[in-house]
Amino acid sequence: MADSAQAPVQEHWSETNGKKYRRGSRLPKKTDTRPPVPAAETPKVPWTWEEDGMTVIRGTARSAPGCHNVCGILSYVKDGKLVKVEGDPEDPYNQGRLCSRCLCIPNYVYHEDRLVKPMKRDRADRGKDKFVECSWDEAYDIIVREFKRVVDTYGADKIAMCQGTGRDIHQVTRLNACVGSPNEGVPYFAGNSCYLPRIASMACMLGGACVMDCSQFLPQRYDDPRYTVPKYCIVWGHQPFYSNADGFYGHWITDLMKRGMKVAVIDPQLTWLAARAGEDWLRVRPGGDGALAMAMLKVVCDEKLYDQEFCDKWVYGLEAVCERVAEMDLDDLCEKSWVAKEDVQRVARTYAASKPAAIQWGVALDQQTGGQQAAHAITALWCITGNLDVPGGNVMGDACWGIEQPNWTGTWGWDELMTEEEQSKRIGVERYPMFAVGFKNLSSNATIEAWQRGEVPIRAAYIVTNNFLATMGAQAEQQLEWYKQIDFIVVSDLFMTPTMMALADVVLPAATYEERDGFGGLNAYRISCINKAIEPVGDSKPDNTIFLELGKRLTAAIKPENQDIAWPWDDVQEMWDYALEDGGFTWDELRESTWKYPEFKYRKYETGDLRPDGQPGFRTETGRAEIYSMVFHHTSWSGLDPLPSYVEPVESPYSAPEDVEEYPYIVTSGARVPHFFHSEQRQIAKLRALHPDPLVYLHPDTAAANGIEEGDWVWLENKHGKCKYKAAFNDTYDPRVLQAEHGWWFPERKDAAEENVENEQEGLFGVLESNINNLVPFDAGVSGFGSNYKAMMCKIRKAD
Ligand SMILES: Nc1nc2c(c(=O)[nH]1)N[C@H]1C(S)=C(S)[C@@H](COP(=O)(O)OP(=O)(O)OC[C@H]3O[C@@H](n4cnc5c(=O)[nH]c(N)nc54)[C@H](O)[C@@H]3O)O[C@H]1N2
Ligand SMILES: Nc1nc2c(c(=O)[nH]1)N[C@H]1C(S)=C(S)[C@@H](COP(=O)(O)OP(=O)(O)OC[C@H]3O[C@@H](n4cnc5c(=O)[nH]c(N)nc54)[C@H](O)[C@@H]3O)O[C@H]1N2
Ligand SMILES: [Mo]
Repeated sequence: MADSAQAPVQEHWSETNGKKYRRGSRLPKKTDTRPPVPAAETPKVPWTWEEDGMTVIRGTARSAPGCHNVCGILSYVKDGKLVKVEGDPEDPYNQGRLCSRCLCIPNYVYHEDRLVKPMKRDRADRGKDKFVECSWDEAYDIIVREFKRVVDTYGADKIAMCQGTGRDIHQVTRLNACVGSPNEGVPYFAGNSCYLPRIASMACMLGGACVMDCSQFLPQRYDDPRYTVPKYCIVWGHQPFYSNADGFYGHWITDLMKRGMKVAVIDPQLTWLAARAGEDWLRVRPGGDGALAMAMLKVVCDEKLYDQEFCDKWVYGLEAVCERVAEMDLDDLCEKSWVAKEDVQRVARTYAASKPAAIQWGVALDQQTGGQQAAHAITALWCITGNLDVPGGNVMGDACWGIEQPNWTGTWGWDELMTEEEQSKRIGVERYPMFAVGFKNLSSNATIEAWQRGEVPIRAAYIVTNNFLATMGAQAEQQLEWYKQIDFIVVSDLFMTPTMMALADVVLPAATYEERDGFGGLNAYRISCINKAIEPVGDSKPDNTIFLELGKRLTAAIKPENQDIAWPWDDVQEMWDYALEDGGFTWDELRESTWKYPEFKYRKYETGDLRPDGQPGFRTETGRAEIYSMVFHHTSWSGLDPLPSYVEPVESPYSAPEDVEEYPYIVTSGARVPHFFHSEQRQIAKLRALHPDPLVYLHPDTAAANGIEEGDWVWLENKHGKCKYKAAFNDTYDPRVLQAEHGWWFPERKDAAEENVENEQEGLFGVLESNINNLVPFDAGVSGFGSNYKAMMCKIRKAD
């Protein structure tokens, strides 16, 4: 990681057959030359048996429907039909527990609205319900023809692969690479503000990412003698029970509370967990987390509560950080965070005094302008208190197999399929240097800035597992106008979504996890088997199959010189065998045991497991955990600060006090609800019945001041736009704070197409109506990361 600051993408190239390749990276050799780590002993369990006249299939869940997890499940099948799904009690991951979305999976699989045939539509008919069924062959032919046209006319880098959150479609980067495009990501998602800001900050500081240690790396879990229960845990901008985000299973927190762990919660609302935190619930201002993080860091530094011995050995920059926070005013920081000084001091002191202690954070941090800087400060907290990579602290996971290339590092196929020149055309690497460190997504904000300049940065898009008009698209209406300019768009989904209705030229019907084989393993705790229980419904196909079939055709048409190495597999199983090779097992062997845990080590900086050269220390320039980041030091020309700092949201009562009179409230958005995954499940009757309408939560006093009663429809409005919600009271919020749900559209509005409505806003299943993203400014922070989905100024009024 250290040298990435100077030459992130260009190093280690060699030439073969007139083409440049990254050294040591051609098939079949893998880039990581460390020997495979032996798997820890894993329980041997059968993967299928008969029970009550049904066949039971053991596997793990992922998407579709959306999810970040790999929960163990038992699927019950009769006469080829999925009857029910239950949590697998033997799985160390979820230990029998399962959420409402998985329990409803048969309703999802067999839903009458499932897409079952590929479809095509004339570009002139975008937005209109004029799709025509076609064969898979025809759909593939159109995609190949149009992609080739774009490559020939504008260049391969104008093709973008756009994949939604947390899926296990491992070949997305490969499909891109085989046509020569480095542009993969979510170009409409302001500031790439899901996990990447935190991941990138940690990568720059530590050479890898950390997660709270709940023993998830150990198959024996809490009984493993190496494990220690944290004494204290700070849950920060995160709702673990509802979200189970990024592979972190929320109930692990309750498991640990039952074993004695105390919690603090930093959240504007009183969540279930916050209620258990007692006085350690810090009701932060949405967007005030940076100020709060710096305040806590200041308490720990000023009062010398850090672990001096650990810092002397392993941390780089303690003195500089202490100097930085010494300059800051604690009263001012606390005032801006809206948390009382004595509460900040108490939580900071308790955290520093508890050994071990952990911090488990969430997407609320990414979705504010200063999210990246806040992540820097919070990472510094666990470094200087010696809670780094110790049992019960924040541990580093990525020294494990690395078989499932996580999204943020996903480069499967890059090095062998793309030249140096092709790779250098990734959108935003020059503008935002953090994008050159460790992972390979395009920069969303660099893309948005290009649109704003009147350019057309993308000419063909493959949108898979993503409904951006309802979810990621800040100012969705403006983005819709931009995306209409794109020559050709494929959308693959299970249902007709607003995004598909608005933009798709070709529709590919995808399959759920019950209908396909695969593997998953977010955060590298383990690798687990997705085990097909039933055949795909109708003519739908698993995305992985689509990618393999389409990849072969695209390579043949666009880059025939890559034909032997791009997709050399006859079927998906063969492809998985190759992908799993580093682990030393085949996909069949994985299915035999359902899950495999890599050998996990704590304190890997002592054992040399973090560095490719096998030396002790971290994979950073100084070899230490850099709370003074050398990567930021070398790229400070871009505005990056080597030291932790605090940045206000672009539009807040402190950065735009002149707007407070007009827009007196701060609205945060998108706090997860358990029964919906973003824009999904709105058509699943059982789940929708739990939550029929889009809600905005507000304090009853705020409602009264604006003449609003509970259940009234209201407009939220700011400079950027407005949206309509139903008012729900919650007196645990600060009266200046509102919380609006995200992801809303109305699949039941069958007049979805443009031609059936007078006003375009009513079309597209009402996606632009109750859409809080209408209010989200585009701005990211100086890093290109961070955004404003969690901190916007607004006003509220009753709708007629
Ligand atoms: N059921 C379900 N699960 C999901 C998802 C889903 O849509 N549905 N989405 C998945 C995805 S992609 C993600 S990224 C994760 C995210 O999951 P989490 O990281 O848990 O994030 P959120 O649910 O958005 O918000 C968590 C908490 O942050 C609080 N909050 C809001 N604004 C602020 C703020 O400014 N500061 C602080 N400190 N707190 C704030 C909210 O009140 C909420 O309690 O969940 C994943 N899991
Ligand atoms: N205001 C606000 N907006 C937010 C957020 C917020 O907190 N506030 N959170 C943001 C975050 S963190 C994220 S990650 C994004 C998420 O944004 P998206 O990734 O767009 O979220 P989903 O609604 O889950 O969209 C997934 C689509 O993929 C389809 N799908 C699901 N599984 C599969 C599959 O296996 N194959 C195929 N082909 N299709 C599938 C679903 O039917 C759905 O239409 O939303 C963001 N939007
Ligand atoms: Mo996310």
